Amino acid sequence: VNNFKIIESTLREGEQFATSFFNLETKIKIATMLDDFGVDYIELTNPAASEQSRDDCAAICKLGLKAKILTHTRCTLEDAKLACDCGVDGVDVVIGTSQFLREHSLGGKDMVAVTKQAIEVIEYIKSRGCEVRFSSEDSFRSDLVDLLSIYRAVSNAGVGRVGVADTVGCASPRQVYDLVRTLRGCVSTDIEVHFHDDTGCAVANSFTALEAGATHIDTSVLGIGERNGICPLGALMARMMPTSRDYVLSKYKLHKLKAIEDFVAEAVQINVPFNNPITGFCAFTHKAGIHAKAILNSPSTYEILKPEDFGLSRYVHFASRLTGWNAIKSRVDQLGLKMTDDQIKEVTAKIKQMGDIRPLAVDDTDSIIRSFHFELQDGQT
Ligand code: HCA
Ligand code: CU
Repeated sequence: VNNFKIIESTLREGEQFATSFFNLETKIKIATMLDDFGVDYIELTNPAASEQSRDDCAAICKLGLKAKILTHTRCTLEDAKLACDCGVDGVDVVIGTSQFLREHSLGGKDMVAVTKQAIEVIEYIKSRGCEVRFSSEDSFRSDLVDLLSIYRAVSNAGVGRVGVADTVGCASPRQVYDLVRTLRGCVSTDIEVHFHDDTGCAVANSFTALEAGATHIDTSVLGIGERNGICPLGALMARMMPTSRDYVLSKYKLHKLKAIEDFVAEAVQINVPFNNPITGFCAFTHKAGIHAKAILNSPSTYEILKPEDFGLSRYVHFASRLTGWNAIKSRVDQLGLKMTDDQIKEVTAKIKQMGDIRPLAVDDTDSIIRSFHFELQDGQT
């Protein structure tokens, strides 16, 4: 996969996260950071949601960012008009196509009525000179024939991009591959995908969609969004690096990722998860003796991602009973002490002994090393 675009939705989907509240200043900061990072599009909350949402949308459009500014609206003329009036580059419209949504959210509309409404709104947005994307909501619980026929109809109506949304997070990678592949054969527009993470498949589904021919991926910082959120920006970068390294490095400033995540985490009062790809506190920590030895020789033995690509560093853990003498040797060097290999093996045995009794802190381990070294010197004089 050597070409894909990011539609960053922290300021839309992310606002639907349980503890999100972004004032204009915070929105501007997030939008600016994402723009610096290099995302292609920034998606904002529907201006019809509230007066402040509308004012904020208009203000962000005026910032002159490199990224294109989108907003996300229901598929109605009123919403579309308000969106275009704010000065956005494009409008992402969405409408429910599954039986569930047509019955419970759209008052029993049939597919003919839904299609007619979609085309009317698309034509209006185009007449205002904006890009337009049409997405079905809850795509994976919609009838396949219904879906393909509405996508075909909107693509004939001149929509630039169609969207597939796994609104409830039910899709498996194989289902994603099949649907996107089929859609790729039906329309020649760009294809955007939006995956919720209820079953932990959002990143895998996004990647699989790209393999099947999708062109645009929706993300949010740390994955924040409705319920447990969507495909995280950082995890997507981690997933793309092994297969599309040159492309990713040419487009995105990866060393800015951690600062963006820290900023958003603080804004919504959460911690970055310990096991977060790339930025989790232990993402580049190597512990077992066998791992540490190999990493010290050549990091790629146990690292598919390079911490330096993200402006981060690896950490070789040495303060435990799982340690080995290579890790201790490296620590001895860091402490500026001189010991022979035999001496290092001896002090490693002492560390393991202590590590069998209790968890070791770095300081504990350093003092075992230092006092061993001190005794050696004492012995010499
Ligand atoms: C929702 C809407 C949406 C829209 C996705 C999209 C979803 O909050 O239900 O327009 O790409 O998940 O279906 O976020
Ligand atoms: Cu969503």
